[in-house]
Amino acid sequence: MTDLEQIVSDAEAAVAATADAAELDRVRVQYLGKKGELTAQLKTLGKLAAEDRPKAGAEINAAKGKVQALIDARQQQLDADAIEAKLEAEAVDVTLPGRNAERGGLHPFTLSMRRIVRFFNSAGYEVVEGPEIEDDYHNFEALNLPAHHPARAMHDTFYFNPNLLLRTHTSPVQVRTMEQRKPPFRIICPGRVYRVDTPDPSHLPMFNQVEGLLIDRETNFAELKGTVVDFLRAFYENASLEVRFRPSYFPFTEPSAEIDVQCVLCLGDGCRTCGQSGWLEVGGAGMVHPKVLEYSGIDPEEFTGFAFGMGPDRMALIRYGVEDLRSFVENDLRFLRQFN
Ligand code: 2NM
Repeated sequence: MTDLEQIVSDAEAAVAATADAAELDRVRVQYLGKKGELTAQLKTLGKLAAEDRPKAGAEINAAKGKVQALIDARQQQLDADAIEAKLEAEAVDVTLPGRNAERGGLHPFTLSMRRIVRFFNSAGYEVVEGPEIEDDYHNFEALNLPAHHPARAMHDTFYFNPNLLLRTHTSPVQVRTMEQRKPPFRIICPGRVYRVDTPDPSHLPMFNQVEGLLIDRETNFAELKGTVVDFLRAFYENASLEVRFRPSYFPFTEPSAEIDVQCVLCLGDGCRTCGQSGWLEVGGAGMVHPKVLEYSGIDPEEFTGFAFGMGPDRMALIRYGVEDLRSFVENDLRFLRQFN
């Protein structure tokens, strides 16, 4: 019997020393296999007296059970260790920060447009938007541009059919507002407009515009000029920027003027960007034509208005000293990134 206890305790040590399933199987064969040490014990039973055999047999079987239990427990431990090792080896650290995800930014045209809108918001102007696909009436007729008017030729229009077109300016938004609201009001209309043009350094077939309109019982050209000059000096962050109003003609305003700023590149000396003139055109303005008020149901005897229109794309080009408008729409990130 000391023999059996010795075998079980040897087996326990051997089981504990195993490092993997293959070693554990070798230990199993060594003790419980056909030629194993405990199996050999059973074969000695025949040599015992008949009355001693049942007890000795039961003891050997108990020893086999103990060793089998030790092996099962070790197998479980080895399986658990293997899973643990696999989990550790394949672990993903979800707390690691991601690789630098590059953030996009707003397009310089959008930045320029928002800059304009922000100024006029602070001066009490409300933003109004409208459709880019317009009808002939709101884009032309109501702005004192009847069919066959020569000024229509200045607006090289994209037509869907004789009545439906891509707006050539944001003025139709102002027409729609005059139709719907009772003055006084002041509004600013930013948005995309379209003209048939082959792209060149200063023209794109799709561009942005911001137009403003103020209607009140009493307003005048001096207020218009003050508003525009204050705005341009804020936009270009130059309190002494020279601004020039040049007499001009628009069918929807009378009198009308084109607005120039001192060339920000050469400061008036003359350079390629300003065509040696020292001035850059940034927009137009005027007192709303009485017929335009009348068309939209506003009595020109009771109300007066001023309006102005500006090109945020061109103003961005001037502000950043870029030579060619097309650079803004080529989508070269090396160029666009510089504005964020
Ligand atoms: C300009 C220049 C001058 C203008 C006029 C109107 C309206 F609808 F009130 F008649 N909106 N915008 C206007 C006047 C636009 O852009 C160069």
